[in-house]
Amino acid sequence: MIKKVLVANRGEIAIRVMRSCREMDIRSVAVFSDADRTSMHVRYADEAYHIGPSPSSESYLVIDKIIEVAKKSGADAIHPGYGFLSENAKFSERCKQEGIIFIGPDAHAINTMGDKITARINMIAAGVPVVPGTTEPITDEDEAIKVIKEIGLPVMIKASAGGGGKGMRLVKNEADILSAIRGARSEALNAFGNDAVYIEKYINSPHHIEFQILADKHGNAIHLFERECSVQRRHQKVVEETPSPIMTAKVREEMGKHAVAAAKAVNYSGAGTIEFITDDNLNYYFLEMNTRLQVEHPITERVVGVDLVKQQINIANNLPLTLKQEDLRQNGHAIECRIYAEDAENNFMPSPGKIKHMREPLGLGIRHDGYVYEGFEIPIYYDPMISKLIAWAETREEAIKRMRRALYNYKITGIKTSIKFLERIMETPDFVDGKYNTHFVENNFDFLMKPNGFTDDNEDIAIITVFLDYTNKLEKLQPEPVKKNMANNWKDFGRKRSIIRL
Ligand code: MV4
Repeated sequence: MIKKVLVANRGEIAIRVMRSCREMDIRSVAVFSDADRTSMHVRYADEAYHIGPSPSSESYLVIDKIIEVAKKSGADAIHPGYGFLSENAKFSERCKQEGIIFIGPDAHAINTMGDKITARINMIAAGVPVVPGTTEPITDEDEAIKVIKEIGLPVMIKASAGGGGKGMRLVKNEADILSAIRGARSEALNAFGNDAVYIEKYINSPHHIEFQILADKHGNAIHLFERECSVQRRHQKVVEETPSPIMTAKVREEMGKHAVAAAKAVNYSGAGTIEFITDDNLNYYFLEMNTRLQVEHPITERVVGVDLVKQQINIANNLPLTLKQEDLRQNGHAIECRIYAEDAENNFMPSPGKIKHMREPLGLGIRHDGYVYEGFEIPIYYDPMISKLIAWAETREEAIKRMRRALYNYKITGIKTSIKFLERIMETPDFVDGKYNTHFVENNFDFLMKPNGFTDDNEDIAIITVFLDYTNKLEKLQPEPVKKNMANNWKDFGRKRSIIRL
């Protein structure tokens, strides 16, 4: 049984993993770069080891250093978190060779799903619907033009080694086919060292709906229902929720079965995610599999009532799954907002720097997974996501209201954050009505960019404190007139408040 886990990651996910370790009486080992000397994951761990300079290519991504720390610390297992080495088949294999348990799938599953063409071939064999298109890399351009005409424009040219939107080209006109193929090819070669590209029919205005799965090493696999991840900006997810507002019981059951079949097809073990795209009519197609724990896993944890990290560790310990598909239910509704250190008003530029003051939201139905604290300087070297705010309630409407309350209670000064942008999403009619697809941010951009006039997350904390002290006297104050740009269905979500300035 695993007694000590090295967490090969940083930030909120490193702490998230260590929390479950502590609950399971497992000791945790942190690794950290120069820039992370004062990072919270270092303080949270039972032991911490410095692994080099700030750039991740010289620290968090160096397999030899991670293995060296695992041996030095006597860790019997490594949890990779997400990003960094989490989907690196060589790392999974190396751990195995060194006799260290990799808390994740084996190299075969990572490789098969990492290559989109082999993934498509395996999914077709397993009876999982894939987007109509090809299952061989394009070799002959004339042949490709012929095939594209058969499939029908528009199509997408995608890098086989790609994923998350890299090495992808949309082709609308026949005249653009060759330049798209060549463009995708050179981008893929540059980014992945592999220029294989293939063809998929373009799905208009898709939804991104993914299924969480768990599979043990004894052939058991289950799904933990879906997450709706269509609110994204440039292939970065911004808000996720479960259940999906467009899902039906019948399609959910079918997609869940296909998600389990997908995992079984590659002999998967651990926690994983099957990504589907769906059209407005809920026709769905396998897109890719993420062979790791995902950022947005907490909404599933809350609604299904399962600690996914604990499940990962049990599976890594060779234990059979004790959860039974027929016992799992979706209870209520959960929404996650990703809080980024970025300036939404300045083209979402990263906004690293020192946190001057902060106050985290608390209270019924709120979970906050973060790692920054007052006085902490956010490094420039890593992802600008600083925390995740998860709101749960019985119904979607209440969960939105609760999220709005929590965002309003969330104060950070010293850096720019996406809090106001997220508040605006929570009051956008398309979101409130649950009628949105992957074009949500671009379709609602003007609305999202207009501040609602109620919130200023950069007020000095002293003003905020006075404001909170005065809240019980608020009714004596004139509420701000409702602005013209407010959504009509705002009444249901409206709050009467004024910003008091000294
Ligand atoms: C697509 C598509 C439409 N048709 N494939 C983007 C990221 C990568 N995982 C796959 N992506 C897409 N593939 C076909 N055949 C539209 C997208 C897409 C998208 C998918 C999921 C979430 C957000 C997206 C935003 C733009 C495009």
